[in-house]
Amino acid sequence: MIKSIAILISNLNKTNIISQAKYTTSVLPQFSSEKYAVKRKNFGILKSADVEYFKSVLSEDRVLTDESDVLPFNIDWIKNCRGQSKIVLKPKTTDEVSQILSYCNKNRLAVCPQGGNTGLVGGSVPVFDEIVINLVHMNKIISLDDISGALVCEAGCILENLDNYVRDHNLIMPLDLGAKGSCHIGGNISTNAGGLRLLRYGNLHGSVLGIEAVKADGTVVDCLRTLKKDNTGYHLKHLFIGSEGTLGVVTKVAIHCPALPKAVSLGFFGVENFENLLKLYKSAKSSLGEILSAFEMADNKSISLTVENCKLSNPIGDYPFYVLIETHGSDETHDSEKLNRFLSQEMESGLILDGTVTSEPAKIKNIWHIRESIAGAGLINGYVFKYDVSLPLRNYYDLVLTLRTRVGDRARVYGYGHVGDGNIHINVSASKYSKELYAILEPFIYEEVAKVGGSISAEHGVGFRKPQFIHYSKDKTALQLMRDLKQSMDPNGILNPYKVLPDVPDIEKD
Ligand code: FAD
Ligand code: 2HG
Ligand code: ZN
Repeated sequence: MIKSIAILISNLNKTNIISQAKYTTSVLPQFSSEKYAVKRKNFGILKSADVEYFKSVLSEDRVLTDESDVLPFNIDWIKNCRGQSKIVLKPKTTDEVSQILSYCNKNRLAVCPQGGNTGLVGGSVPVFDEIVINLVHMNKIISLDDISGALVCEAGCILENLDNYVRDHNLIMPLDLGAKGSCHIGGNISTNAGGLRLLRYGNLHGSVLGIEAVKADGTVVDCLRTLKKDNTGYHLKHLFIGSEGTLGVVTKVAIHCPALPKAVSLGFFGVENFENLLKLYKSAKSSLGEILSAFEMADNKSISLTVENCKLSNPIGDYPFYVLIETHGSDETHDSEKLNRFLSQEMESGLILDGTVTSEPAKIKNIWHIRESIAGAGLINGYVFKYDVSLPLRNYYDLVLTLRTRVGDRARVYGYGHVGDGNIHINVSASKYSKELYAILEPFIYEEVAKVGGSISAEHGVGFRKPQFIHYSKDKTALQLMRDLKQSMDPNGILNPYKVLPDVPDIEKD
């Protein structure tokens, strides 16, 4: 039976999932350097003369040195990593970023570029005393061409603010993610964020038209073009997309915004097993074709934990798996008919056990809210080990089952993600961080991913947490080219050290 969406989430509270996660525990995480036994590299140590210099470049209120003011910039969103920075700088212009970097480079002071600090791999916070360069004040929209869809803005603009702005011009941002209320477009680009609609709008290597970035020595690299086609030499903007602040600080961005869809419909369905879920994906692609904009899955444990911890209600009852299908099209009647027809057809075939379809914006928002809350829900119980992997679809869910057996009753293992991109998020939620559980999970998970040719980081990046595992997904020759690029663009290694690139093992040093 198709249940009415009217019963949906009467008690849905619009708690900001960002703050929800941040204040789940008052216990401060251990310093990353101690937790993961990292040795400080030979960088300069901040002196009062340096602080005076920064105050002369920025206004005093944009140089934070008070311990309690600096603390939130030292701790990541999942409260796993904690740095020991003594200073946060908040530039307002590219020129200020350039002056800061040029000074830091000359004085061998390491820096950590930071956007909304929603990253999930520890890349956005310092490890030791790196200077935090937070771009929150670089939040101006520079131009929008509503014919071509080219938006030009500063890197510190919050994704949701940009989306609201372009919607007034009948456009949308080409990416959407649960952290949209806090993450910056510069952070999105630096992590090559994927998100909920990559299936439809592609990744940022396709949408980003141009970038302005500042290199470690303060040189401003101007690739801020808004052209769709520009084959004049190397496509340098791609160096900054996904380089997680290790090659430069992104200061401005040009991005292509697709047309605002006239019709949006959403279905939330219960499914018996993963095999049926895959069949449903295949069927959705052929039945919904060009209007399919998202195909997301969550297992029973993901949804039950989320509705329980976030005090939401599940509109369709208890099922082993859930699928969220969204369409973006131009004809509301046609599109919702298509989705309803799909629902009836697949209920008849048995692939869907129960479900609901809606085109009402408020209801759509409520269902997405359940999906977007999964990331923060486990943190309410204490600690979550997060894994973001891509796998061949036939192996997509196997690792969750393997891990459940391996972990036993030590923790709760659940899987959800972007089926359309082969990207599953495996969360292992426990009451607290434990070295024993960590050793059970890593490197086992990465070994399993490598065995089937998957990626150990599908969309969140490598950050601080995964450099030592990058070899599971990157060939030696590719890694060497990455090192060569780093050496050429940041010879003193001041940009986001301890992130992305693993240290060269002693055995390979000559
Ligand atoms: P930060 O976390 O501040 O930084 C991330 C990395 O980028 C760091 O290495 C930092 O040094 C670097 N960086 C930031 N700004 C700059 C800059 N201007 N120049 C150079 N380097 C910079 N990610 C996805 O891909 N898909 C999702 O669906 C998704 N959903 C999420 C949902 C939730 C609830 C949360 C908390 C996170 C989610 N993420 C997701 C992860 C995260 O939000 C993204 O990685 C996001 O793009 C990070 O943006 P940020 O501004 O917060 O960057
Ligand atoms: C999502 O898709 C995010 O919700 C977060 O990428 C995933 O927290 C996670 O594991
Ligand atoms: Zn994701």
